[in-house]
Amino acid sequence: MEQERTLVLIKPDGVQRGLIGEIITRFERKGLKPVGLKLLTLSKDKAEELYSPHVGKFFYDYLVQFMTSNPIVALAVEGNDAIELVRMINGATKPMESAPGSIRGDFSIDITHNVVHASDSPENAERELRVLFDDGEILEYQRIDEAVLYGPDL
Ligand code: FUP
Repeated sequence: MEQERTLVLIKPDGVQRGLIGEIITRFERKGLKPVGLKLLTLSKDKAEELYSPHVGKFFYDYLVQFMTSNPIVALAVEGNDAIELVRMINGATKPMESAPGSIRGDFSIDITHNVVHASDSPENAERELRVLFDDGEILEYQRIDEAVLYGPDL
């Protein structure tokens, strides 16, 4: 287990559908710690930076257009194995594969309008966090339940 930091985005559909609180609650109650949080409209430049690994794919232009169409929420979360954990909480990309109980499984029926994004590797987490957050916008603090969530160091 390793303490990791990762980027979650609540996509325009999630914001417009009033799901901000519902989604952040799911990460908080799992024990993940929000360390950065903002509501913003993504610029085309930043959307292209975010999705640079997908340049040239058939859905790229549509995805960039969608992600810049309305406000999103950017959330940096921290916790043990946060990168994989957040992707599990989000659920699979395809609507037929996202398990009930996951965010996408519970709330989405379309592969593009799928409510949330999360980084898929340590390298991408670092890159994507830099796209969304400036220096000083990610904060350090302790949750008061950390000792109970993780148990004592033995
Ligand atoms: P994920 O990591 O689950 O967000 O999924 P991918 O990295 O495979 O895809 C990135 C984003 O591209 C997805 F959130 C949705 C979008 N996408 C489409 O719009 N159409 C596709 O056929 C595949 C992906």
